Amino acid sequence: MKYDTIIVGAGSMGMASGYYLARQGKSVLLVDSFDPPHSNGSHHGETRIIRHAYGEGATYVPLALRAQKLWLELQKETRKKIFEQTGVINIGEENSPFVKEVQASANKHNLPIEVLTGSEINRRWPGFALPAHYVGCLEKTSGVLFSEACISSYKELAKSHGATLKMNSTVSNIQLENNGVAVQMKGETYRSHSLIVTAGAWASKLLKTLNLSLPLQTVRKTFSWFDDNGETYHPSKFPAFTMDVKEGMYYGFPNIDQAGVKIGRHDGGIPISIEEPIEEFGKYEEDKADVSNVLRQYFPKAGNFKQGKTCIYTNTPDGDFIIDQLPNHPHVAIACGFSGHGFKFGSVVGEILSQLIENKTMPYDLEPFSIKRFS
Ligand code: PYC
Repeated sequence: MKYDTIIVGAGSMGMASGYYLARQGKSVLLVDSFDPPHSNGSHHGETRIIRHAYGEGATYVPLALRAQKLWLELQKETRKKIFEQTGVINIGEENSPFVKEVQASANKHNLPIEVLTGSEINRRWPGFALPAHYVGCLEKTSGVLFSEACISSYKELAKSHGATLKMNSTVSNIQLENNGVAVQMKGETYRSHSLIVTAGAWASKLLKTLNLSLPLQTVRKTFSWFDDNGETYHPSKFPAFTMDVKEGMYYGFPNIDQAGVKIGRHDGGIPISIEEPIEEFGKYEEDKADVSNVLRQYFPKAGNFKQGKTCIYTNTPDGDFIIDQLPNHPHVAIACGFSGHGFKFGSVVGEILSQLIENKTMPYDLEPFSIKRFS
């Protein structure tokens, strides 16, 4: 049988595109080396932030708004907990370019944000202890996504619409053919009219089989949970946050489902090869130290370290995503290089990929995400 589409990599973006295609009646084969959701890549750890006003640039705002709508639809359809509206506050020193861009993107797209000083933030949420001159942009309509539930929901729906899933199956080669592709795994060849590659940290390796070399760097990252002594950080009373401060770029979550206050460092990390096992949390002193210092300084009511985990970012040189069709092969669509801020867009990227392989006109500006910017 020749499928309409084979999707290599069935994490958030791949599983979403599988669902949107299967829902249209397309025959879809989803392939993954693991069985998503899993903890070997970039989507585990229970929670991800979704924010609409966007410090990485106003281009992302229409995508974030569409992603939010699609996540809410997914929640309605599966009745699983996909999203919690905790609000998100983007905090920074008074001249933080990130916070300025949050404001500019909100102004450009008429998003409701509230601008607060450090003192105002500390008064409103006693879990913070920020210098008085810091600023924060509060967005009440955004919040937290439950990452594993997002993927398992798309998986369930894709299957219920007839998608075929081959999990724990590693692709060894991809060949472009006239009017289609041939994908090899476990000694067998599968054919389709179109191909989507959403392989996360494994994208670089797979795309080389298509003669495409992209400047992607995989990086080991960590995040940690800390005790909430009392109810200070309960999600009904405390927002998710990003912080652009002298110590670095951080992000975090309220104490959701009693897991504790979760904090991670966004910048930096240790470059890794995906061919080697990722070193466990705690192997490096900075695994704990990076967030503990920030916690002591800015989150005075948070308690002891509970646990830490590792994950992988796949970074592009400019921090912007790659979402494009393969040059001269429009039936092959690629999404990768999400640089640690992609999960929230999983729903809309899935939808975009399902349309790109059919050459549909996009209602978004995808130019900043093109492959050709690296040539
Ligand atoms: O983009 O908000 C974000 C984020 C949170 C954790 C990693 N990235």
